[in-house]
Amino acid sequence: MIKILITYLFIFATLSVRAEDGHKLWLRNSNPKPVNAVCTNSSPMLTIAIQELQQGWQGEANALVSLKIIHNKDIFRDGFKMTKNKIQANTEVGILYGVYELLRRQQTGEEIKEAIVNSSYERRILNHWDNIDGSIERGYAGLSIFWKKGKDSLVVTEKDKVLWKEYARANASIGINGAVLNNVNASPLMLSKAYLERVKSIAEVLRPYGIKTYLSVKFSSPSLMGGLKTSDPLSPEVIKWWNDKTREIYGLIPDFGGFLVKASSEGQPGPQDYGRTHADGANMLADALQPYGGIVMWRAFVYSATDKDRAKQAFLEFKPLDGQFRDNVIIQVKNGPVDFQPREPFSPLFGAMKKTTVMPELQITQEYLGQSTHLVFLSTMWEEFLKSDTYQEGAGSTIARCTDGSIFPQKYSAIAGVANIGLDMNWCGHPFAQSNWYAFGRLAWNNQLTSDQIADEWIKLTFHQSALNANQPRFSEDWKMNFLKPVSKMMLQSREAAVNYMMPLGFHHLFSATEHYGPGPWWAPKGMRKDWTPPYYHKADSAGVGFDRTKTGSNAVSQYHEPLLSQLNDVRTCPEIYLLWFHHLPWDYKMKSGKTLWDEIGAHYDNGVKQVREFQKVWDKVQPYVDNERFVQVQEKLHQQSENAQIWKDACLQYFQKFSRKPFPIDIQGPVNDLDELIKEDLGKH
Ligand code: GCV
Repeated sequence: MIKILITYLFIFATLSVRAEDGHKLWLRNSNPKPVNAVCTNSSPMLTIAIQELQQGWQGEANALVSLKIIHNKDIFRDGFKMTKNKIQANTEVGILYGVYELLRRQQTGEEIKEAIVNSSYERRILNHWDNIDGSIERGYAGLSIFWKKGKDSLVVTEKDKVLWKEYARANASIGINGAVLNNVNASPLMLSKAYLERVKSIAEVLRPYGIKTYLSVKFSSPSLMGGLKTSDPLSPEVIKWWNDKTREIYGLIPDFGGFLVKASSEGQPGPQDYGRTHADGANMLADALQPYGGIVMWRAFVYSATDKDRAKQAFLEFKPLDGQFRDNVIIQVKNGPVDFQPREPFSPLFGAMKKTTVMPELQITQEYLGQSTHLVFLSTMWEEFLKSDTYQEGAGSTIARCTDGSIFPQKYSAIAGVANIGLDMNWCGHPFAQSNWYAFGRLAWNNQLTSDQIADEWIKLTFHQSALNANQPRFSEDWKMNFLKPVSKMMLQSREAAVNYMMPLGFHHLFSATEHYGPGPWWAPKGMRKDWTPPYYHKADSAGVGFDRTKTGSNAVSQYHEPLLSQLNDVRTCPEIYLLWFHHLPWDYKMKSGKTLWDEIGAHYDNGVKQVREFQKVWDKVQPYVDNERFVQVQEKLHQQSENAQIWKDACLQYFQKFSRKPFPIDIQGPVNDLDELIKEDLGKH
């Protein structure tokens, strides 16, 4: 009888691993306990804070929890003070963040001790590259949650509002407090009355969750929309146009955050079209926004052919302008000097602009990292970046410290991530891509967090299955050992695996075509800008491979501060992860492992493929712990990733072999795909 009961319970437990469409993200709030939450003040935001406590409380049943607005000078901005049953903050949003932190700690089993928790960055912003027709540039999770096509495209429905609210809640739960609603390649129509009305509706839903709304603007809007003859930033009529437009925006959205601008970049108009500088353009907009407390985020993603090395161009254009920007201008700089590659050294602008606020731009959407097919946890990449030492103000001048206000006096501090969110039921396409949205928020809140902590939190919140009864521990030893541990390990290795099978040892931009998905080290159509083609970056020839950016090459190294400059310049001290980024080396160059460069390249590609196969095994083994829907989805995607990794390896090694003229390294598996076939099929255009 007992045996039957145990069997029955086991079956029940297995069935209780329910199907999950992933829509709830990391906010699963199962089986809350009753709680008595009281607050000194009342407002829509504080009502949300109380509701969240009621929906997610895992502490002592019927506990009394007090939420209180106070004045404490050790709490900055939207920080808070927390104990097991008390949250105090100087602001309402601080209370909300305190509630989310308390609940997260309860739900993950993390210790809750009295602490003041302050954020690293004041502005923690998602940049949506959403077009007003509903498509998304580099979006891999369906259409836009904000914009749509068709005659009813501007009608705000209840369904829209529900989705925006879910979106706002997810962001607030990880501390994100800003959203740029449209693509940096902005349509001028964005600033038209009809679209601004929709922005107002979105802002109203986001506001109670502490999220400010921002817009990307097209620099030539005064001519394109306003019918002016020019968009010259020094022209009085242009200045007036922007002042009027800004006033109109604040009339609709009083807490509007400001503008994001891609100017004089990739064909977008900018101040240089009128013989003006980036500072002239940015300052003109900054002046329009200043009376309302708005900011301008001006992107440094520029690479007009002012130098033979694209990696140098942003620094060459922006560094001389240091000190010329208004204090409400923030220069938004991509983490690397080229473009969100699987691995880049940091952009030398970080730490070098000492009199200008600089904010990192990270890419959450995996444009160059397998899009929504590959499992790649980006937290380790961002951690590597934030911890990189610029040496600009002595050792320890990490990017984190150079950008969060610890080193340079600056009015604002900010960080942005290009969102990976779309209308897909699970928001991000790949169930594990949600972890990148989560990781961005957590690192923006606390830029000292480690990726293993973030992975641990995310897995617990996302895959936790309700205990069968209240007396069972929230996470069993079995679950921790056989699910949490292997899955976390897989996530932590996943970015390095992608680097290995795509572009190890400092290789970059080896993509086929402009889709940026599959391999194409050969890809160089006639007439194409050279710096959009892989051969420009790898420079393979019979003598060797790699981009010489040393003092005797393009001299990009000189943009870094000593002692880093000399370290990168010298092939003996340059970290091998950046070797071919900075050096052109012979195929039989001796690596630290004792292998030749050619053999080492082969070993990395081979290892990348093996790592993904290992991930497949890990995932297969955790099946009993995951609902079927997400299990199958991830299993299928890993299968594709594994095939893709093999293709990357076969394509790159066979292509480079034409130059190295060396045999396939003997200790790695030989190619299984034919190079000519791969070129013909072109995975890039998947
Ligand atoms: C929004 C890369 C991407 C473009 C993107 C651009 C940018 O070039 O491929 O799609 O455009 O970066 O960041 O502005």
